[in-house]
Amino acid sequence: MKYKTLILLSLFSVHLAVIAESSDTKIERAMAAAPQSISQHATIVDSNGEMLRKGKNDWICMPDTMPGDKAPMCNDALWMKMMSAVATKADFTTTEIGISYMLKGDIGSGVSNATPYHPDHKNAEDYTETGPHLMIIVPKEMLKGISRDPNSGGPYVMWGDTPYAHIMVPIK
Ligand SMILES: [Cu+2]
Repeated sequence: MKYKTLILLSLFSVHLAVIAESSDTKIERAMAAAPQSISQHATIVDSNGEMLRKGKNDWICMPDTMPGDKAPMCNDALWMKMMSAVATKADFTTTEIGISYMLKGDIGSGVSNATPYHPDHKNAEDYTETGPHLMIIVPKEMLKGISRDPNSGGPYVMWGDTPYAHIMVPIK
């Protein structure tokens, strides 16, 4: 009887190992979002907020943008502030510039270009996914003159009519 329980338990843990990513895998993916000079000393935080590795600079790299989407990003403090405003639907304004690296892009895990809150963003008319890019938060008045069209072939404004507007800068 004991023996059977053991076999069941070990089958179960094999199964868990397959579905749960190791923190090494997550750290590696998170670090790939930015140049080594940034990510090697960055703090790595999982998408549920759990700290995976304490860093030595002011950057925070995450293995996912939204839990499980596998679109890693490395954010400065202003980007982290904006991300939590997005998550809590809080207001957000800035007089400063914020930078996020997404050198792995977000192909396969895009968003509606109009809003982070589209109820069915994968099927949104303006569903947008982008290869390697930078994301830049600027004071709102500085967005003037930048394309709102994700297919313009150059930098464009995402979430432009929300407090979370930022410039997407494709780099490949
Ligand atoms: Cu992005």
